[in-house]
Amino acid sequence: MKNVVISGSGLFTPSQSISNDELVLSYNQYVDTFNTEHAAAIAAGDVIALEYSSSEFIEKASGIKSRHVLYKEGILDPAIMRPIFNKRGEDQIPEMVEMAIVAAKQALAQANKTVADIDLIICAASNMQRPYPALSIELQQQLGAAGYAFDMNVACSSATFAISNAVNAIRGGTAKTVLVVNPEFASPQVDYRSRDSHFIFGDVCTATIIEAEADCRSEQAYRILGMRLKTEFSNNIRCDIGYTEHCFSEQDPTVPFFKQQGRKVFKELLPIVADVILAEMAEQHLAPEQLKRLWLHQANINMNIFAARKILGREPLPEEAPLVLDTYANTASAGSIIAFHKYQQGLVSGDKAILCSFGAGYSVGCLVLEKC
Ligand code: CO8
Repeated sequence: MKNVVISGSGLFTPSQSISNDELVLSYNQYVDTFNTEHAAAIAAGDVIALEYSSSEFIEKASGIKSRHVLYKEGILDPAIMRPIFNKRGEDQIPEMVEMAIVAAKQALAQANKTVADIDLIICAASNMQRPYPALSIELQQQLGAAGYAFDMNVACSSATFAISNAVNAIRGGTAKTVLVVNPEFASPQVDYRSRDSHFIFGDVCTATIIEAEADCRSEQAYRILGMRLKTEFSNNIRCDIGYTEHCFSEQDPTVPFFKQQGRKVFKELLPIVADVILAEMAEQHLAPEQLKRLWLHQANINMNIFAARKILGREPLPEEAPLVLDTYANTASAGSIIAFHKYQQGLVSGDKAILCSFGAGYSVGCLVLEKC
């Protein structure tokens, strides 16, 4: 079987960011207004008073201190509480493609490749700004790449599932050099009026180049030794909006917000994650002490520490399982790739590592990597 490598990665980070304190100040102003406006109904027991959010809770429960967003304006205005931006027309590039162009160029440069080498582009993310034409095909046109492109969505596991598709395409002979992009434009899907979830997500885009080791000209390549994917249906992380929504809009005014049962996700998903990673380590005859790095999905600091403990059989050192969610928050499929992109220091040829995503579906995507 052909050896396949990740030969480059790239990262687009929006320039604007929002701290927990800024977010909580705006949310708490909204709470005051809501409770004042509904004071009589609250007193009569017809409406439940809203409770304040708190920066301390957010940081302790999730590890998140701030998040990057494409459009800060509007999010912090208690009368608006959503990003304000113009709908782009047919002659304008959508945000997700715009972010992907930047990340893709970085990944190409690191892989020592040009656009002419790319013959497959996969745009893999939790949301697509439109169903079709595929965003990946527009990215293909913008970059000037040949070959073919497609979009795919496995929520938070989109990046690892896409990398596994890329590996299969290379091994199957339908592509030679694959660009995977993960533009996560999450902020429009966040309900900034929900105390339970207003702090969770940020916007970002990552990119990776996947190719046969024989074609690799990169100084920073990682051989993909093993891949293990797993899905198990759950309603505990859900977005209900779809293209049929307008048919029901009068009966069921659903909004396209992310919603979850965070505690249930924590309890149900972690055992699946541990099983998948440990099974792939067994398949690769890999002992915990051989693992030099864990680039894990970035949803919750406590989840990451728990997963790392299960894998290593001891407390992880901070540098062994690097966290980016303090400044990026949860960036869905991009999280583990941001950690991979930013934290490769100290790894030498032959070192083994795990790249693992997990989230809605449920879905888990685990790659065992070896530094070339
Ligand atoms: N401020 C203050 N207090 C709060 C707040 C707040 N903002 N929110 C809740 N509380 C209170 C609660 O009311 C509760 O109070 P009480 O004990 O009196 O009832 C208390 O804090 C504890 O609440 P929780 O039990 O909900 O708190 P947790 O410790 O469970 O933390 C988390 C909540 C952080 C959400 C945690 O459950 C978590 O991170 N779980 C894992 C979730 C996860 O990994 N989800 C994956 C989602 S990502 C994904 O799959 C991608 C989807 C697609 C992306 C879409 C892009 C938008």
